[in-house]
Formats: sequence, structure tokens, C-alpha cells
Amino acid sequence: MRESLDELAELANTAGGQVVGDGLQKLASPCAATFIGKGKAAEFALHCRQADVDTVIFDDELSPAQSRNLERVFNCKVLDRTSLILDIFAQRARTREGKLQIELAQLQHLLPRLTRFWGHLSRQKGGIGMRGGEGETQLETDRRRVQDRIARISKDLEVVRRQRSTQRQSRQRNHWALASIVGYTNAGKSTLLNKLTGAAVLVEDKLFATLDPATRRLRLPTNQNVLLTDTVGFIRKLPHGLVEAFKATLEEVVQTDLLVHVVDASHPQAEEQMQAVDAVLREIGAEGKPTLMVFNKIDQLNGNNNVLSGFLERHPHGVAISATSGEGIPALLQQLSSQLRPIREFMEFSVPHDRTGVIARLHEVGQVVERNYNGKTARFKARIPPHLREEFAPFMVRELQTA
Ligand SMILES: Nc1nc2c(ncn2[C@@H]2O[C@H](COP(=O)(O)OP(=O)(O)OP(=O)(O)O)[C@@H](O)[C@H]2O)c(=O)[nH]1
Ligand SMILES: [Mg+2]
Repeated sequence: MRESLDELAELANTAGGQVVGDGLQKLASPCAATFIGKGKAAEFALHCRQADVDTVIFDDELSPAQSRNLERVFNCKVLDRTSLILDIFAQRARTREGKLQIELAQLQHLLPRLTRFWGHLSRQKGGIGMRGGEGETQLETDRRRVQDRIARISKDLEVVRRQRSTQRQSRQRNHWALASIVGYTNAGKSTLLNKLTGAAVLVEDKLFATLDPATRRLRLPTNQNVLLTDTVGFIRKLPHGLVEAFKATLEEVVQTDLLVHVVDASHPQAEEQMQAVDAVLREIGAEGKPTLMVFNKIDQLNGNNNVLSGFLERHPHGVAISATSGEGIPALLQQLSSQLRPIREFMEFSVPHDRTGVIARLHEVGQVVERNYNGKTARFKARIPPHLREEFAPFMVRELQTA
């Protein structure tokens, strides 16, 4: 499919490669030995020799045998979409956990594919894949080293994950609502987080600019605090091994109160991208989560408003925004406030003036909408998480109607 191939070229550029040509072949079913047909393979081989190509990338996942055979035919390295995505992730991982996760996914993908062209495991900066060329003799040692490394990383990851889960628990103690920004890569997720919270997350017109999750606090117009997390973008045919490796990170997505699904409404494949995101959400067990649809980049629609109205018709609670110009952001904040509200209980409290601890705590965990310090006791109207009801029960005057 043409669009997928164009996206593959974008991925190759992102990985530091330079695309010198491409080709498509329609087959009823892939050829067992070489994926593409024999004649086509020979044609590409000639092209590779003429253009001095050092890597051929396939848009679909190749079996280890297919990659090996193709490397022989082309006499150069063969990558598939999966290894390319893994490679980009490897270049971009910053945190220890991110690096470990990606290395694990990479090694697991690499192990059955170790061939002469992958050579030994020294990584070349800026290039694609793990390059080398020390020949067959290195192979057996490499396989053993890879296996040892996989075992080692799995152990390290376990430790990091335990720390992460502790962090999460302490965050939950704060009882702030949690929302995760999800969406196709390059949809504008980080731009939106930056716009909303003044964060300085890297924004780039590249695929997978963000890899490690960033969480910032956002105070809604209703005074409610939300922890907003921006995380890795999704893509169609996201390697399963990668989803597996990133499960721990993505678990945060599953455990939030609300998903904010950002769509690049100006992208010709916006609909397919939304479906790809939904597919990944299903895979990580986040389907059916309350979701706020956000149609971004409306400044780029160039009057093509039919598309947008189509989206909004199908997603009546969705909002149209431009994360760069700020258009639609107030409406987005409103939606966030109203979608996050149901998990709070709205009550009136009366607290003696000298119980400063209680007053402080109420402001910390609750969303204080009205305060009055003039009477004999301090009076508050506030929304609090249901499970904290008991803690504040001694000070509760009455329940209020949730608007
Ligand atoms: N015109 C326009 N461009 C936007 C808008 N929002 C984001 N962009 C651009 O889209 C590109 C991608 O933005 P990011 O915020 O990095 O996208 P992301 O979803 O975080 O991407 P990944 O982290 O790579 O998954 C950048 O070049 C942004 O400047 C918008 O509302 N309008
Ligand atoms: Mg990003």
C-alpha cells in the first residue's frame, strides 16, 4: 500500500537513512523463501548494485529465513519495518527503563536473524540497524552474548518496574485525576502537553519524537488538578514485541481516568491512524476507557471543513483544536473538566479555623470551588474523590448537587 510505504520512507529518514528508491509488488500471498517474487528480487538486486545501496527495508515483517535469503540475493543488509521502528526507538530512548525496554525488544527480534550482515554487536551512530561485518566466525559467540544480555536486561527491568510501581502508588496517594495523551505518532501530543502545561517536551516533525513518558500537572478552570501524561506515539503495524516491551510504560495509560486521543485532523490518513491507535489500545487492554477525542491541527485544514465536521459528527464530545495557535483550547479544558468530574463527590464542609491541616489537605486532594473564612468556622464547597469521603466526614455539612 502506497501510504504505508511513504510512511516507511519517513521512518527511514527519521532513523538517519537516505531513501534512494522504492518499489511495490502485488502478490496473492508472499513467497515463502524471499517474500517478494524471484524476478522482482533479482530486479531489486540489480538496482542495489547500481545505486550502491547498503540497506533494503521491507514494509512488512519478514521471517528470519526470508531476511537471510534476501540478504544473500541483494548482497546487503535487509531490514523490515519492525527492525526499523526498533532502531528509531533505540536512538531515541533516554531513560534507563526506556533503554532497557527497547534493547530487550531489539535483541529478541535480532536473535533469530543474526547473520553475516548484522555482524557483531557494535552499533554505529547515525546509521540504521546494528552494523558490523566481522563475518560468520563471530556469529555463535554473538548468539550466546545476545541470550546472556536478554536474561540480564529482563532482570534489570524487573527492578526498574518495581520502582516505577512505587512511584505510581505515591502519585495515587495524591488523589489527582490522571489523564493520558495518546495518539498516532506526529499527531501533536507533545505540542498539546506543552501548550496546556507550559512543559518543554521535545516537539519535532519526526516520527516518535517522544519515547519516554512525561507527566505534568494541569489545573483546570474548575480548580481540579489533573496529572497529564504524554507518551510514545502509536503507528500502524507497531511491532508486537515492542508493545510487549513497553507494557510497563503503557500500563500508565491503562490506569488513567481518561484518555485524551489526539488526532492529526489534517492528515489524509487520519481515519486509518485513529483505527491503528484503537488497535494498540486494545492490545494493551485499554479499550473501553473513557476517551476524549481531540482533533488537532485545524489551522492546517485549509478550509477543508467537511472532514472535520465528519469527525465531530461521529464523536459528538470531541473537540477541534490547534495546539500551535491555541484555538479550541478553552473548549478542550471545558471537556476535560466535565469528563473528569464524575469521579468526584461535591459537598459542603465546615472546618474549625484552627484545623489548618484539614483545610490544607482539602485543598490538596479536593477541588475547592468556593471558600468562606468569615463565619465561626471556615466553609468550603469542594469536590473530593469518593474514597476520601470518610476522612472528611466529620466536617461534612451536606451533599451538593453535581452540576
Ligand atoms: N500546523 C500545526 N502543526 C502542529 C500542531 N500541533 C503540532 N504540530 C506540529 O506537528 C509536529 C509533531 O508534533 P509533536 O507534538 O512532536 O507530535 P507528537 O504527537 O508528540 O509526536 P511523537 O512524539 O513523535 O509521537 C510538530 O512539527 C508540531 O509543530 C497544530 O495544531 N498545527
Ligand atoms: Mg511527542
